[in-house]
Amino acid sequence: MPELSTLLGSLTPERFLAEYWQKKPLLVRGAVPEIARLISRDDLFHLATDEDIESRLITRADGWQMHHGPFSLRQLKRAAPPWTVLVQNVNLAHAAGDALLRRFDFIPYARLDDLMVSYATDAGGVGPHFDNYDVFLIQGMGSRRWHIGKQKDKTLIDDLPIRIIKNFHPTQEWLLGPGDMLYLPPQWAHDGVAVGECMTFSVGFRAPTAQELGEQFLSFLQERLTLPGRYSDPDLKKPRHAAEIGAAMIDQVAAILSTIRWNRTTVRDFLGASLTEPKASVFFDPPSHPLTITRFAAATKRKGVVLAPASQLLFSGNQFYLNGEDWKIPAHVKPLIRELANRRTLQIARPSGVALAQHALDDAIGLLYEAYCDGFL
Ligand code: AKG
Repeated sequence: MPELSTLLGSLTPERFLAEYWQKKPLLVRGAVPEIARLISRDDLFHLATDEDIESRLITRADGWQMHHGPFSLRQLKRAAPPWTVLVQNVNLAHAAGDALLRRFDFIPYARLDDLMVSYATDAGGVGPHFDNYDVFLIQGMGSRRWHIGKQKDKTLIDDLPIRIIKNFHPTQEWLLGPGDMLYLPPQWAHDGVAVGECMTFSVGFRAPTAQELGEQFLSFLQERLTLPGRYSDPDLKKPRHAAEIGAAMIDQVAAILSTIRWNRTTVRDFLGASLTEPKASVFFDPPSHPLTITRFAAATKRKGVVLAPASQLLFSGNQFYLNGEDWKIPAHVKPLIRELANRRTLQIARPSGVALAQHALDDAIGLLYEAYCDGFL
């Protein structure tokens, strides 16, 4: 396995995808040199005190134990070492976390899940485990020793609050320092142990099971279902057996159900709505004293706009989805909103590569103003 430098080292995204993504691990030395400055230990502890942010504390002085946050700073500092605190969805609460996640834009945003950040005391960790999704493990401050292996035996230790592999047989080992990054495909067993206190940033991806997709799709369909008519049987004959579900009833219900239809557009809209649906813990903060549209327009022309870290904006062809809803965009404004979706920021006075008429600018500002008033920018 090669050792390289800067996000993917000397690899182009194309080569990374062809040779490593979902295939084999990659270690990149110095991938994110500035990472130790992104989020401090105190910032992380502060996030762990927030009741709207998912956090876990894992200790093992007395056997593996897990507690769910929020935690007071006192609770964290009094935990029996070695301990580790893990904060999920840091990208939704922290602009620098969102910016780090977006550096992985060689993978579609639709696949990105979240940025988890952990802090561990010396010898802390979550034990040998495997994930069902790809993960980039970026070392923040301090050092962590990683052992990894692609073992077939996935047996877990029974009755633990966390998923720990019973018979871990690592085949490779590295010590990661600040900025180093280890990529692991799904199902690679791994165990990272802090060497001194350390922080680790995990960029994780969505990999829903077929069952989850099916259930979510049916629930999406159900919310939009409108079937006309009602069950009726004007020609009903006296049944031979009163308890029998008659063939005519089965045929009639089968005919009604066969009118439930979906097509590729339904699937596209399902993906747009579900992939941009805000996570349960997300609340948008509409501005308490919103600017007037005139002032908003002036500020936007001067400084541009940035999506709030928790805002999810995706598109498919000409259809846009913002935070779980269809976002209707007139054709002449689409290039601008597409740029906002891709870059998550838009310099409206000089959008890159987009020729802009005055009426497109005015219409874009009208749309962005609505998003601003909802707290989405
Ligand atoms: C993972 O994200 O799969 C990890 O193993 C990270 C563990 C940690 O940050 O302690």
